[in-house]
Amino acid sequence: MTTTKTSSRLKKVFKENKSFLIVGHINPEGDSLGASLALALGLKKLGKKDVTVLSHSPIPETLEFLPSSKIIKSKPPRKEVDIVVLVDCNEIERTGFDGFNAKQTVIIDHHVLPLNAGKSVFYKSLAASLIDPGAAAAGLLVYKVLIALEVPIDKHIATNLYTAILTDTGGFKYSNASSESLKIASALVEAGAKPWDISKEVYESNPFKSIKLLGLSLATLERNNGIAYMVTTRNMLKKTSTSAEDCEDFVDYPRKVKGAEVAVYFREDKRNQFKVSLRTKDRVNVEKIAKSFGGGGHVAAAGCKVNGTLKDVKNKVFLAIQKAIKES
Ligand SMILES: [Mn+2]
Repeated sequence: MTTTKTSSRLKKVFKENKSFLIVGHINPEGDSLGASLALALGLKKLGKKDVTVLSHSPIPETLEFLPSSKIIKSKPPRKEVDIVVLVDCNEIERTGFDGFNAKQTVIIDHHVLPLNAGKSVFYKSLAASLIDPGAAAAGLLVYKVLIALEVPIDKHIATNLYTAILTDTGGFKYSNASSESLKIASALVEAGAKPWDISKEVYESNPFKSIKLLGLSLATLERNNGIAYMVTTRNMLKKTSTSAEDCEDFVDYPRKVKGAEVAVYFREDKRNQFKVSLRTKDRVNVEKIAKSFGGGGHVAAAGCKVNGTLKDVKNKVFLAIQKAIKES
């Protein structure tokens, strides 16, 4: 069912179909948007005229610089398309939409598949897929697809794909910054991506209010037996006129703490509901922890939603982490 190589079937699906709808996940970041836009630009170069990129959530301000970001729609087209492509996600629910009016589905993703995937009709009925949880970014997979389709990588495609790889490797810092990621990034720079211009947009252009929110949140930083954690409450969001998208990389701060095996970031979404982001530096599998709360992600970076008061949520999450630390 899954494959790490670009299959001839996948190539055929892209070559033989006419209309495409490309969808990433809710609250998109650089990988979801960069990979989706690059695929759209590549398909247009192949002569496909009917290509739509869709995002349920608005585009974060820091990613508006992505070439062709203006083409992204928030509502699906009414008419039926040949192919809907899920990029950087592998479940309809993650897109934020209920479903799509499409003849067939393709998945290009690097997240772990849900446990029931083997039995699910949805996965059995895919036209083709490229699913590789070992890939650093969905952008890397889109690069491989475009190369397999012999699409020339121009400056705009390169900028989108470089941003995808840059952001999902944490600025080429994480363990997924493999030789392959760096080689492909190098090819993208040769094709016209400008590293410092992109870094300035992604990392050096935070809205003032989001740094003020970080200040309030950092005041809650604590540690507890190998866990470092930080909290953002609805009250802090209100005080600084900010929203969830201003907290994008906040989990990086507890992770910076020396000796923190697991970093946790709690963001209050509603009364008695928290978005919990989990990061690990080494041996603990946080994807498993997130999954035990109905969430998901990667081994070193995952998230979930947990209901309860902050105290209850902390207790539940810390207990699961302590268990995972012991088992690791
Ligand atoms: Mn990704």
